[in-house]
Amino acid sequence: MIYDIKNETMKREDMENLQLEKFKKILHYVYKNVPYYKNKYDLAGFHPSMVKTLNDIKKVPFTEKSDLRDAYPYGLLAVPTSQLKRIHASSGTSGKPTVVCYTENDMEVWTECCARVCVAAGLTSDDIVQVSFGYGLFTGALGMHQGASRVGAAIIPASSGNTERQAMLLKDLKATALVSTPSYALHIAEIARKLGYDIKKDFNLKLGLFGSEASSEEMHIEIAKQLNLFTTDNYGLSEVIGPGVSGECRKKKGMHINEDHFYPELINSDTLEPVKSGEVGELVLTTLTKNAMPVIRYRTKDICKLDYSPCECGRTTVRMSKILGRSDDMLIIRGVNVFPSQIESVIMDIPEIGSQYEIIVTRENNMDRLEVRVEVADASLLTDYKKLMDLSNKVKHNLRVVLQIDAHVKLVEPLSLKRFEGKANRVTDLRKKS
Ligand code: DLL
Repeated sequence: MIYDIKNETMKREDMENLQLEKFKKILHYVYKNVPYYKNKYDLAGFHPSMVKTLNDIKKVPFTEKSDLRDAYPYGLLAVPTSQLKRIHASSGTSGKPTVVCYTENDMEVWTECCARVCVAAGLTSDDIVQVSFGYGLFTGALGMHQGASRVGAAIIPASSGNTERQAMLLKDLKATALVSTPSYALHIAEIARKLGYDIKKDFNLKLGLFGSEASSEEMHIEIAKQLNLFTTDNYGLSEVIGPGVSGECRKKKGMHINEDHFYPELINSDTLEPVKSGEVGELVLTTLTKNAMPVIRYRTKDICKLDYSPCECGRTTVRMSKILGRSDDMLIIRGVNVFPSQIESVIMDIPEIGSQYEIIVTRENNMDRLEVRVEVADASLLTDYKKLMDLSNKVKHNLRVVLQIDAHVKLVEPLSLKRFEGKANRVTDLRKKS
């Protein structure tokens, strides 16, 4: 099923014409209504009238997270606060959160975009959806809640946390779909098993809509196996709208971007120039239709690829690959670029170890040291020295093949590493302090 046939199956040429018209309009709109943008553009010698073709977009100055921070809380608003209907915020790494605002029309666009993502994943009005994202300022829970509601599904607003109760609700209320971070889905499965549930018999889940953090294909396979459901990945970010930017269809060959609302570009993070077609780059997004707080050429820092070929599902919207990492997540270890997602892929592929891991980077004698901690699947292994060494060497070898560097592997007891109810944070880089 396709939620919005007209906009999701448009011919490329028609889509580009639509995007150009909307892009020009939003540029004039922010120039007129947001002094922050006007000042920035004036200083850069840029004027919206300089954009005549999609190719001219590269002349438009970028927007970054620091702009939102500098303009905290309402400096990027294009409308008076009396026109706002919702305010969300994402927690920043330092100090103040990033505030994002919605008018009534923005709420409608957001809901429609999340509904498209839900339908692409296979959600229908017959479904019962447990939303296990934290409700609150975070955009994930309310955004997906609204989208699934629009599709006509029944919503269980479970929020995150109290994992034993999550498992009980899944069983008792016979939820057919789960919305959460991928790491939390795995944790729910783990607790359910610990409580003695037989997931195949006791749960009725068919579909997982997972997003808000990076997850490898291998991790999805693991979740599908553990929760006995079909997994899908969906992507978004608060600054742009929240969830609803893109989502996988049942073909699982990339996440369809709602590109009549969000104009995507890929740039080289160093040169800031567009990458060549088919190459990996940093995703830059422009909101084409938002009224309260449009963002223009927003640098997401998320690294992916774009595929403009039409999908077997019938949609023609451009597909973004899974997020391969964030440009600011990339670890440089002994000069080699390492993305945590590469480590995750290796770990998920080895059945004798669990799916939880931690990455610790330190510096010893001026040398970077990478340690990967993983849980063994079966605790008895920890007392069998030979088997333990064999497994440790296997993990080390597989990591070396992918990363091209040696990692120290520490195998630990099942259930001993930290679990996350929201976005997982598995990397500790202690080099800055040492
Ligand atoms: O995480 C919005 C969202 C909620 C998307 C629920 C999907 C589902 P923020 O908290 O602002 O917003 O975090 C945005 O999370 O820049 C990515 O780095 C990361 N991210 C979001 N979805 C994915 C995904 C929400 N599917 C940041 N894969 C983004 C990888 C993702 N990373």
